[in-house]
Amino acid sequence: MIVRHLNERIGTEYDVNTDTWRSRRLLLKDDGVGFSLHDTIIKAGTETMIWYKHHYEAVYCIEGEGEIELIESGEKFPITAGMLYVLNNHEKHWLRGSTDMRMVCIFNPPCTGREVHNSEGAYEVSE
Ligand code: 9YT
Repeated sequence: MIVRHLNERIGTEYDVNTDTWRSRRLLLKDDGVGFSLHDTIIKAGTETMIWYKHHYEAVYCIEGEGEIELIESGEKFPITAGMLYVLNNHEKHWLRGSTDMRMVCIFNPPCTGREVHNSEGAYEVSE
């Protein structure tokens, strides 16, 4: 069994900070369970273009408010605590935080470590 606490990850190599989000990676590919799990803060007042072409992502909001806008259809969905969205069709989207939003993010295939978005908003495929 794997047992971890967020406090053990904060400020370490597993804590990836960008201009618009900060991702604390709790579980990664090396852990060998087929997905990764991140405790992520989307920063208040930011918007991020994201397109996970190589991954599925499930995102469960546990704090804060914002919205997701699907770029192809133009649909917008409000995000509040308790809302789940799953990018099961690799949807390209804008993610906006009105407040800081705390999200539990699960990736399949798993992230390997310190991925940040490339110019297309994607993570490169994990080896
Ligand atoms: C919700 C979302 O996609 N945020 C961007 C960061 C990413 N999910 C991560 O690596 O935690």
